[in-house]
Amino acid sequence: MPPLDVTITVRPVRLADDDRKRKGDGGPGTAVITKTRPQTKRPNLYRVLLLNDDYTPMEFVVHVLERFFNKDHESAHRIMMHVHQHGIGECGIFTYEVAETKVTQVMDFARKHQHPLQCIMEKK
Ligand code: TYC
Repeated sequence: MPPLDVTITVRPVRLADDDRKRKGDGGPGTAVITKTRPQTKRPNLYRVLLLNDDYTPMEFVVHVLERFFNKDHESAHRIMMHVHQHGIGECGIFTYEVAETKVTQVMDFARKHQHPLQCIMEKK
């Protein structure tokens, strides 16, 4: 967003010699105040999702949710069952770099244990 230029008229006051000589202002009795808006830009957010498959053990998925998404055991079990029953489910919402890191961590961990678990991210 561009800076907001506001021109206000001020009551003329007696100017010092230096002020009188200064060029480029709005002439006598004027001043320009540049007001910048507060920076309220929100970061792009990404949903990290787990996909269901027929082979990854339920307890492994629960462990992934506890380990990489800081879920308590009950929440992790609920999310795992949601994915098991619906085919896909949300693990969390993060900025791009954090989401990318989570996906890599889960995919590396699943591969290391030879499970076909898939983890993806999508822009919100
Ligand atoms: N469907 C798997 C099973 O029956 C469990 C599972 C749940 C796998 C969630 C992946 O993201 C997943 N063992």
